[in-house]
Amino acid sequence: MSSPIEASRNSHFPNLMSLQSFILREEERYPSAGGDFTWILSALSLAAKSIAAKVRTARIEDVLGEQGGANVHGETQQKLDVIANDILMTCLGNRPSVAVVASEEDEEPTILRRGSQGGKYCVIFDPLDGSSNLDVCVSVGTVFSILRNDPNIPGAAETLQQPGTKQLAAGYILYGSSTVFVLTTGNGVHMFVLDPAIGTFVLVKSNIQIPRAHRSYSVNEAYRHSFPAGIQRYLDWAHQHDYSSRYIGSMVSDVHRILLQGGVFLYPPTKKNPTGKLRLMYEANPMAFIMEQAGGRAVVGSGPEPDRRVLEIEPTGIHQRTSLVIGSPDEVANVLTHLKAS
Ligand code: P6P
Repeated sequence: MSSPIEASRNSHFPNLMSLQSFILREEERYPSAGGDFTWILSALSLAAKSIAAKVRTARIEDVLGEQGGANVHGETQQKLDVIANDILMTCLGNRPSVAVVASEEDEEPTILRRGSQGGKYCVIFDPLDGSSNLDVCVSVGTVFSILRNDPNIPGAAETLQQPGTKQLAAGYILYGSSTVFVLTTGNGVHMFVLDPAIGTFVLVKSNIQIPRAHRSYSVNEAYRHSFPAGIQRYLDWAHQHDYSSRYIGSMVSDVHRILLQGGVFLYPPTKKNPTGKLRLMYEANPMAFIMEQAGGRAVVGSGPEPDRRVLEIEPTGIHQRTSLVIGSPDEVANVLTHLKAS
């Protein structure tokens, strides 16, 4: 008699492994986890379904466009940024195991529970990355990172300021032609798609491995003139070696394509963003964790140590930015070769 798991694999409906049952099966690997972790991921799944519904009817519900304020970075907030942020805060706030949450949209973290009240985990997220694309129906995403809470650290921000290597889990939800949930808990990268007929994220791909190489790069070449010389050298080399260029301007979309097809995404230092534009804690680190788990690389791609792993950066602020070169190992190596050339 085969086990239930084997039966589910051999059935005529292999895609009936839900995100929930997948997480519960994963949790069996950590008897001490006690279900708290599962509850957080189920909160993120619920929030994702709700945000997906809002994104898909935004034009009808007239919630596109600007909120009328700016976020902590002085960037214009979209109405859906605020809506997605509220949905995530509500879903996570109902989970007793969450101590601190932090968002791109809020300058300070929110302390839900500390110390004796429980709160084993912290969650930091970008509720709707690339939201400026919503008005023209381009895909956007939610990015999240789960860290352990240390009740002995007094400040919420200080608790969060852990290097990416300390992440317990990371993932993103891509609101594209379908709604895709990509997750790693440090045991490979797994992809789920929302089946609207049953309102469930179902497993479609386990243990994703990025192709080692693929002649495609993703960068905003409008800033070429202010890129470091090594990046300009790389682009000239790529142009001479039949590379294609794909840039959506929504990092989750660009990196997701690269995770599945291979290639390299670059956001180098520019005159406008001299330390890079992407945020370390809730954009670069989660994506770097996923990419490394899939056999890829994620490096800073600038400064005295361009091959430094993003995951090893010691944060000094929850909203700090970093430059980023992420993707297939051979393609990241190509970029680094040109950065190191004298
Ligand atoms: P640029 C979206 O605002 C974002 O943070 C990422 O999703 C995206 O990769 C990047 O900015 C695009 O920036 O300067 O090319 O418009």
